[in-house]
Amino acid sequence: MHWHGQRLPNGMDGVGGLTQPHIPPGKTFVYEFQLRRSGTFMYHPHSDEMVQMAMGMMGFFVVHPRDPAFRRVDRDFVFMLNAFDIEPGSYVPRVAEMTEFNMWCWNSRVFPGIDPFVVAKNDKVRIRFGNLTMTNHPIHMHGYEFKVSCTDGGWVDPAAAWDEVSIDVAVGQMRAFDFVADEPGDWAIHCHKSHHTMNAMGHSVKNYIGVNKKDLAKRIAKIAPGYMPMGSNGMGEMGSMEMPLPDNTLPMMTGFAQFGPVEMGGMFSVVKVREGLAKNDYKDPGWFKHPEGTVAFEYKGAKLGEASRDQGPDSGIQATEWRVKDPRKPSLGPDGKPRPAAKNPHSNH
Ligand SMILES: [Cu+2]
Repeated sequence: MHWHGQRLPNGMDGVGGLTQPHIPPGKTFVYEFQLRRSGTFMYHPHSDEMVQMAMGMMGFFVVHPRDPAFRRVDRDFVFMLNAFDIEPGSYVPRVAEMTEFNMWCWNSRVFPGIDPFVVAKNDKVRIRFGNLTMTNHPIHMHGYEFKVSCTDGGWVDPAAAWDEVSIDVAVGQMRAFDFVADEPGDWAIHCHKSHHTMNAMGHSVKNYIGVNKKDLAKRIAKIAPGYMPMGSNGMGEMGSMEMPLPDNTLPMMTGFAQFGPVEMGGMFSVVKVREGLAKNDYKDPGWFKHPEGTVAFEYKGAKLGEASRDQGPDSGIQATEWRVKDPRKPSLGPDGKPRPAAKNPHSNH
C-alpha cells in the first residue's frame, strides 16, 4: 500500500517490487511511520494497480495539525473522486478500462446517493478532495468564491492562497479549499465535465434532438418491447422519466428537488447553508426556503420581438457577401467573365 503524499522511510512507501515484496492474497503487512506533516493525503495499492484501483481499492488520509488552532475550520468535508466502468446490468467493474468509465463517484457513491454538505451560516468551511480516477475533474461550487488552502504539497500560505470558483484536480492530486458560508441557500457542487454528472448509459446515446420519432418509436417498440428513444428536446427529459432499467444500474440522471427533476448523476451534490444550525448538526435540512421575490420566474409581460440586427454602414456590423468558389471552374470577375490569372507576388516568373 502506497501512502500518497507522506514523508516516510523509503521502505514504508509501499511500492511492490521496489521498496517491499508484493503482498500475496491472505497476507498482512505492517507499515510504521511518523506523520511528519499535516494535510490532505490518500493511499492506494502500488501492486496490480490498474486492476485494484479499477475495483475501488483506495482511501483518504487526512492528517490534522498537532496544534488544533492551526488553520482551524468549523466544518471539514472530504471526498475521494473515484470511477468505475460497470456495464449496465453487470456486477463486476471492467478492469482493463483506460478512459471510458461510466460511474463517476465521490466516495464510491453517485448523485442522488451522495449526502449534502450541511453547513451553518457563517461557518468556516473546508472541502477537501483527492482524485484517483484516470482523468481530471474541475470541481465547481456555486454561490461562493473560495481560497485554495491545501494541495498535495501541503498548506498554501494564506498570503499566497488564491481565489477560484472551480478548481481542477488532476489524476493523483489532492486539493482543499476554504470559504466562509455567508450566503444561505442550496448551492450545487459538482464536477464541471457534463458527462461526469451522469451515471451509466450516458455513453453512445444517439442524438435525436429535433427529430419527431413518434412513429419510429412505435415501430421499434414492436420488435424491442419497452424501447424508449432519447428525447427530441435533448436529454433533460430523461431526468423526469421513470425508465425501465436493467438490474444493477442507475438512471443516467435523476434526483428531484423542490422545483422538479435535478437531471444529474455522478459527481454532484448540494452545499446546504442554513441559519441557526447547531455545531454538530449534519442532518439534511430539506430544501432552501427562498426569501420572497428571490427566485427566477417566468416572464409574462408583452410578447418580446426578435432582437433587431442593423447592418447599416455605421452599425459596426459589415454586411458580408459570401462567395463559394467551385475549384473546377475559373473564378468569375464582377463582369461575369473569367478573371485573369492572379500574379503570385512571391514568384519571380
Ligand atoms: Cu469530473
